[in-house]
Amino acid sequence: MKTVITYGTFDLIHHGHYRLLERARDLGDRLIVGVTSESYDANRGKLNVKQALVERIEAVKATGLADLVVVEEYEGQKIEDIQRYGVDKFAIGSDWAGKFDYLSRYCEVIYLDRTRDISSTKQRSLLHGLLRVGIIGTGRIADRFVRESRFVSGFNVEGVCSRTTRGASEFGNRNELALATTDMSELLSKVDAVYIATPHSLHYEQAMQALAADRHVLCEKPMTLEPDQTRQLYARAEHAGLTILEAIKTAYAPGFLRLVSLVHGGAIGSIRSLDAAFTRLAPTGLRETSRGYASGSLTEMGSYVLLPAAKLLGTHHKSMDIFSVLEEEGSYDTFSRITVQYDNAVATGTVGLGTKTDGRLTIAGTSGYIVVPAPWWKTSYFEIRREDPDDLQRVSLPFEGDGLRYEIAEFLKCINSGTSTSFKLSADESAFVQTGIALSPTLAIGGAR
Ligand code: C2G
Repeated sequence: MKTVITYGTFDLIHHGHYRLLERARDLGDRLIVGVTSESYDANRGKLNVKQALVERIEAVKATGLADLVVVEEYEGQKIEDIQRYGVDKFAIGSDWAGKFDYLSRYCEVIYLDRTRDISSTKQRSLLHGLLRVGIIGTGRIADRFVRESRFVSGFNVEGVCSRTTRGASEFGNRNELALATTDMSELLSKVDAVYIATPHSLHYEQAMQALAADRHVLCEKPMTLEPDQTRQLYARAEHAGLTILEAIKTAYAPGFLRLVSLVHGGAIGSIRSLDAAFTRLAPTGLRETSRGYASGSLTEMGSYVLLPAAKLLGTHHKSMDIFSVLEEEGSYDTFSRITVQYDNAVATGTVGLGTKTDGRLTIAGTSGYIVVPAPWWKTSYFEIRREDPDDLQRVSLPFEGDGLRYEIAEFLKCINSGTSTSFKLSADESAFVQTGIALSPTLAIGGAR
C-alpha cells in the first residue's frame, strides 16, 4: 500500500486544486492532504486567505479525494508527517519545483504540472474584483509600498501622480506602472483607491480630494497636522461609505496586535506607565530635516511613539506636554519628549532626528512589565516579566519584509467588507495621535501648516 501526501492552503477551492488532488491520489493507494493553518500562512507571508481553516478543510473533504486531512501548522512539519504516516510519495504543484527536494531523503518527491489560468488569487479577484490603486507622491516609502503590495493579492498598484513629469515617469518606469501623471484628477479617474505618500502638509487636501472623488484612502502618517482635520476626513469617508486608514504600519502588525490583546487581557495588571522611543541619525538634506515641510522628529516619528498610548491607555487623557530641543538653526526639533497624563497612568514618547537612543518600548503594570526591544515598532518579539527574574514569558510573531503588507492587507479587507475604518486604528486613536503631532515646535516656527 503506497501512501501519498500533499499540502496546500486550498482557499476558494477550484479545479486546479481538484486536478492536483486527483493526480496525487493516482500516484498511490491512500492520499493525505495537509491544509495550512491561518497562523502558518501568516508566518509564510500569505496574507489574503479568504476562508477559515474549517471551511478549507471541509472543501478538501468534499472532493472525496482525501483519505485523511491534517493541519499544517509549522515549518518542518512535512518531515515529521512523512515519518509519522509512513509516506512513500510527496506530491506538490510545479510552482514549487525544486523547493521540496530536501524531502527526497525521506520519500519520493514529485512535482505535478500546475493547471494554467486558474488560481486562488484569480478566484478572490472574481469574488471582490481587483482593487486598482494609485499612489500620490514618489518618496522612498512609495517605492517600498509598491514592493510590499505584491504580497497582497487582489491589490494592484496601477498608477502614480507626482508634482513633476520627470518624477512621475521615473517612478512609473521603475515600478512598471501603467499610468504616470502630474494630474491628480486623471489618476483618481482611473483607480478605486489611493495611497497618499506626499509631504505631511499636503495630506489633508489630497485625502479630501480623493474622498470627494469617491475613492478609498490609505494615508501616510501623520494623516494631518491637526486632530480636527483628521476627524473631518474620517467623518467624510464614513458618510460616503468609503474606507480610510492611517498608514502607521505597527498598528496592523501581528506582533503589536498580540501585545495589545495580552495587555488588555490583564497580562501585567493595570498599566501605570508606558515609554516608547524612536530615534534616527538621519542624514541632512532630507525632507524631514528641511525647512518648510513640517519637518522634525515629532511630525516624523511621533505617530509611532503615541500609538502604544492610544491603544493601551486610550484616548481620554488629562494633558499632553512636549519638551523639545531644536537643531542649531532652530528650524526643526532634533529631539522631543512628549508626556501624556492619564487619570492613573503616564506615557512618554521620545523621538529624535540626529539624536540616537535605544528604540524600545516598556510598559509597566501592577503585576509585571513588558519589554519590546528595538526596533519595537517592527514588533516581532517581546518579553513579559514579573518580580521574579526567572518568571519570564517570551512572545514571538512574524514581521515580514518592511511590514507595509499588513496595513495594505487591512485596507483591502476593510474595503471588501464595506467597513469605513479598522478597529486596529480607529478615528479616535488617529485623532489622539494627531493631537500630539500638533504640539510640534516646528509647526509653531512656521514649518508648514
Ligand atoms: N495548484 C495547481 N494548479 C493551480 C493552483 C494550485 O496545481 N492552478 C496546486 C499548487 O501547486 C499546490 C496545491 O494546488 O500544490 C495547493 O495550492 P495552494 O492552495 O495555493 O497552496 P500553496 O501555497 O501552494 O501551499 O505548505 C504549503 C504547501 O507547501 C503549498
